[in-house]
Amino acid sequence: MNERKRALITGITGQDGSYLSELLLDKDYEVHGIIRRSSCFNTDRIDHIYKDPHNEEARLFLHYGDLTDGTTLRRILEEVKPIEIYNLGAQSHVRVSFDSPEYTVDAVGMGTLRILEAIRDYQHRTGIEVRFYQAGSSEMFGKVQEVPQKETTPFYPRSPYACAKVYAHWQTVNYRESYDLFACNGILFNHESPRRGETFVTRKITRALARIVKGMQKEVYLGNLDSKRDWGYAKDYVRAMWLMLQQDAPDDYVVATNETHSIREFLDVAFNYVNLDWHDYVKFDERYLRPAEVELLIGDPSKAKQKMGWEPSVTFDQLVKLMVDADIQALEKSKKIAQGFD
Ligand code: NAP
Ligand code: G4F
Repeated sequence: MNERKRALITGITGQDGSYLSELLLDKDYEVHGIIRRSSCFNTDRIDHIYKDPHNEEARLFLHYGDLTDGTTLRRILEEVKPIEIYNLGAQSHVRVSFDSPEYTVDAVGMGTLRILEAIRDYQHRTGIEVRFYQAGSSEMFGKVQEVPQKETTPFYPRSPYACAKVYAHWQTVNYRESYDLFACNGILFNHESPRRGETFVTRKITRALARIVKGMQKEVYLGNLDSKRDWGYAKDYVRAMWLMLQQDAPDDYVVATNETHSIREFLDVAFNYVNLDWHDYVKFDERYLRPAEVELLIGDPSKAKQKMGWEPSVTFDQLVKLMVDADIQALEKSKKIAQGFD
């Protein structure tokens, strides 16, 4: 009988971790995730796929750990014995990385190095190959040196977060070349969903809009509306992560839609969808500006398409509308529960 494939995910409680877990469970993997201890539950995004480990059908298992704690990472690797590791854990908020640069760099940069070192030793000792995915970011292109950005475009990071991701990127390349690890960098452009963290601009907008529609909020404060992003759908992007680890050889890939839109355009589509004019509701707060901004991101995903057959399936308009719909539905559901109708 074939043994079930085992994957280990850091950042399993995040947006991408939850979608990737669903995808791997659908493919009959046993999925292990690292979670941080928190004073209240932080597993909302994966509760629907979690089964008590005493249940024979359980295939999703959680382990306490932290990317800043190398000893625990090593112990979990030894216990789980995964054949694939997806390193999605990060302090992933660019604005916050200016406030907490040391912690961000420790978790994002050193955290990646800690895992690579653990894999290097484990693989050397056991002879078992562990394939590694590093969650790289289009933020690494920062002050862009080429339009659109592709795998060969030089990096010019503009935040502590982006600098740490560049470090993690080159360490991943370095471990691949030095120790023959099957290690891949995904260079993923912005990807969103109803599970996107509430303080990223897309979700902040759709969540506020839902509350405005329901009469629960009158305005929303934002920062720079002129920057442009290449926004895709998170579910499409986790498919690309998995595909990278199924190739014959490790490599680095840009994952993007090759379309770019400003925050203003996002507001246009979202508010027009519910017949409102965003100018009546959006206010400016300089608190949301960054010391250095990334003005324009647009990715060229042709390598991912040619080599892995990867393509995005959701358009910009569809993405905005599905996020607005989801936030309105979530409010309606919580209202019903509060009224005891559900
Ligand atoms: P996210 O929703 O912010 O999730 C981040 C995850 O990392 C959460 O599970 C979080 O745990 C965990 N985490 C944070 N600090 C940690 C630490 N010190 N040790 C262990 N885990 C830690 O991010 P995402 O949008 O899913 O993104 C996944 C990865 O892709 C991140 O590395 C991000 O930087 C990168 N990325 C994202 C995008 C995008 O547009 N979404 C684009 C390019 C790259 P808690 O739940 O406990 O906070
Ligand atoms: O939604 P954002 O915070 O995402 P950002 O900075 O592009 O980073 C995200 O995508 C990266 C991939 O390129 C990931 F690596 C990273 O982990 C994260 O997932 O901001 C998008 C834009 C920025 O230009 C920001 O200045 O929106 C602008 N913005 C305007 N008002 C705002 C706001 N951003 C936030 N978060 N909040 C605002 O009120």
